[in-house]
Amino acid sequence: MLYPIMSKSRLMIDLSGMWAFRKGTELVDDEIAKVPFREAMTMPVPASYNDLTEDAELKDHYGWVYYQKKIALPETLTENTRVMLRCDAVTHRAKVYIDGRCISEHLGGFLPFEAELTPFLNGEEQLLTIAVSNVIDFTTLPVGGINMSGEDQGKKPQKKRNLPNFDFFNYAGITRPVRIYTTPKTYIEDVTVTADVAEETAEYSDVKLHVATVAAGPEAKTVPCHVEILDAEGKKIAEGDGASAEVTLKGAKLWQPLNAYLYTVRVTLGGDVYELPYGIRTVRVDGTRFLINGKPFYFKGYGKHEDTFPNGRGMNLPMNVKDISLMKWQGANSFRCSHYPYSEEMMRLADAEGIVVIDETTAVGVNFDFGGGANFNGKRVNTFDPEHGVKTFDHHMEVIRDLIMRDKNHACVVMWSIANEPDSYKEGAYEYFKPLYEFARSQDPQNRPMTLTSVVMAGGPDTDVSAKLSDVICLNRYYGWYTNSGDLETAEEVLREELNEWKNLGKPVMFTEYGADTVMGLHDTVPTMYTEEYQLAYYQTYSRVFDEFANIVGEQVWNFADFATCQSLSRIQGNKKGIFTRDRRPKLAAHFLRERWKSIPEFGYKK
Ligand code: GCB
Repeated sequence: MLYPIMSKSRLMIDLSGMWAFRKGTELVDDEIAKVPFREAMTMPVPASYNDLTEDAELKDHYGWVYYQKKIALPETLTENTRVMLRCDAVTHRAKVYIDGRCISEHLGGFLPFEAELTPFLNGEEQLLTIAVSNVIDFTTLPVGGINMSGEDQGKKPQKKRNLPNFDFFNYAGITRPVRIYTTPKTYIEDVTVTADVAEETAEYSDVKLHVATVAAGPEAKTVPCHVEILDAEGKKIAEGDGASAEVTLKGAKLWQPLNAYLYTVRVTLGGDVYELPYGIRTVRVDGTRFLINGKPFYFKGYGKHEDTFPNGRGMNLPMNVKDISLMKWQGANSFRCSHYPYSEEMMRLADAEGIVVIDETTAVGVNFDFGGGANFNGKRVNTFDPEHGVKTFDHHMEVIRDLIMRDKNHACVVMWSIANEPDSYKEGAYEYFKPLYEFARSQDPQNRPMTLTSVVMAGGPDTDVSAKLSDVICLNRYYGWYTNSGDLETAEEVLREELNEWKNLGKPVMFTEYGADTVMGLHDTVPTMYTEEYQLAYYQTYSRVFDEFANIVGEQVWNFADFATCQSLSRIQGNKKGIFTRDRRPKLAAHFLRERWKSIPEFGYKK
């Protein structure tokens, strides 16, 4: 799905701002959307609603809430205008109403959806209502459990609430912009750009760009399509014709990690014009090496979250800029969109800043081995049990399709992550994941590598299905924290032992998580758990071991910053594994990583 832009043919109206807001119940009530709210609260869009009031009930609400806004479109729009409503992210389920009539429904809280408004517009002021549900269960991604009642266990019945089977607060609401945009009736529905690079290791290379345009609307079959390529200064350097246009660029500048260069692909289809920023680079796996532009790349950086106070998961443009700035200050070159697709604004920023991204689906919690939410009143059940297991497969397919559709043209995206820490070692895992990998590979026009991030319980190459399915082995490991707690000496040995097992697989291995909770300001002369000294010693230990293995192609620390979680004994007002605090002040280890990463080149670190 194309990112909404303004152009000669497209008008865009951003509905960000204050909306009327009402709390609902577990069941959706379509009647609410029929009349303007009375005695409503005011809620900003985009933002998660949970931390914006002092109401504990709202913070931990279970079920639907309703947002409402009056809209009116200028009379100057012509008969030839198609009017669209686009929601970038509504977490997790949405119903959209115009004057009380439901015009669209969507499941999945981190990917965009749109609905055509044209047939419902009457030239008057109209009522737009968006109902939002935060309920997660065995059919949704991310996965949650429902604490239906404690009766089976002889306890008092409990209020229904979400039990996230994952370690981040279940923020909800309209978390990214809602926009109205227009196109002509015959319009550009999609653009896919791929590049044949003649000399991938060079700074400049001859490049053949293929620009595939999907036209839609009454004249889609007959309308002419013209493609122009503009350089970073906006100068036209090449052009071509047709819905499948080939354009040759002489000496094109390649997009490089931390050294971005973006062209603009301008498509004109009849009366519609769309512009797409596009970076040219290659990516592939070769033996145990991860190649960007034909050169062995080393990932330095983070697993992140979209998590700030008090926005929750609400888009926070200033913080996105700050985060990239902090990463660059440290010499980091990459991050993973753990554990859901990030805002399109963040992806565009990463493109522009030369930050390399591992793009992840919302599949977190596909694992009943975690205590958390996925419980059956204490009974353990296999995650992929046909009767009682997760029912996420079909939705998982949809998320993969929509994620790749949204992000396929981004230069920053070098790998897709199909899931975070699934039950990749149990009966049924291979059968669940193989078709998802195959489907993902069929969807990506750039044939990027695929992975999933593996939990320690998955074991080594013999048990973890990632060994068979993934192009890169991504490990999440917490030796010295959850296991060998406080004992970094043993942790170091265990880590080394495990890496010796992966060494023989012949695939690149990288760390997508390793970390230790650290409360800013806690200090000790001897590294002790939760102190800044322990976090520092932890990263020194892991770094030492990583440097011994030629097949390790990267290190992404868990986490960039402290973040909110639901309450539990092991969480002190959230997860404290950040290298930065939630308000982005550096802990001691930040300086160590800075020194280390500044001395590691982007390319050729491992020979
Ligand atoms: C993990 C999860 C991540 C958690 C982290 C932790 O393995 O992938 O979501 O936050 O561990 O800190 O426990």
